[in-house]
Amino acid sequence: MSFSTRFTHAITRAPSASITRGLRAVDTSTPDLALMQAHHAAYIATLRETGATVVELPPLDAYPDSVFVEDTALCLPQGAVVLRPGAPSRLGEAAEMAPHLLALYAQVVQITQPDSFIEGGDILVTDREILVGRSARTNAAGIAELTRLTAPWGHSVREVHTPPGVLHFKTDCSLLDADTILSTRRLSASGCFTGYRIIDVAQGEDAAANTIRFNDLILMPAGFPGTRDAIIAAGFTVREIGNSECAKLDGGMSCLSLRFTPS
Ligand code: CIR
Repeated sequence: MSFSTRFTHAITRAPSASITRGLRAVDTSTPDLALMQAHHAAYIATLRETGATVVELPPLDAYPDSVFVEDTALCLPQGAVVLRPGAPSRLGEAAEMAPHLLALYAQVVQITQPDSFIEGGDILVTDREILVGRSARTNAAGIAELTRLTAPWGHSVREVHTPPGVLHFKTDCSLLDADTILSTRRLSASGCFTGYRIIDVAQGEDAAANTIRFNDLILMPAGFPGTRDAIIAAGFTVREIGNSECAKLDGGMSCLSLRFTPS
């Protein structure tokens, strides 16, 4: 059983009205809350379609980016790690998530060092290793602390680099099965996925790289037909989810959930 693709649970958080103040690298336009809520509902329904239990948390107005729950924690089969987001406006989101993990997991540990910063969007878990991209949000101290916390659970962490100007490592890649990674060319060209089968996103579709494999389905953002067809041609079952509003805030499929099987 592949622990990096099979899950019994997910946690999501409803977008708050404050989402209009969410962080973004480039201001294209204000996200439409109603449309984001509709996309979010479709996302949750698709997770449930696989038979998983989805815990839906209420909106947190004090944290405009809190719909992007992935950045608050790393969920592994042996336990959960509460992270320390590198965006100052998001640091408090981790403490908001901790009690929900404690309710489901026997073991919950935390990144605690004041100089450690690490966000879930920079962490790609495969069955063989945990890849962590250093980025503007994730630093060496955060990666070192994660390495120390997860070693007793039998995990090895490998540091990789996020392409310049890209928010998170996983903005540019995702796991399709235990051995297959979907990636932008700018990331796969770095050689960090040597030993894996790589499917490159279609030309001009870098924004399609952030998908999730959740049980039997690949959830991917709608509007990227070249990449969708490549994933289908490789034998996967795809569900396209509207992502136009989250994309305005540099968010995608992985950001919207924590996915796990609690121990
Ligand atoms: C941020 O800048 O933190 C949010 N606007 C987007 C976070 C996306 N999260 C993710 O890729 N895991």
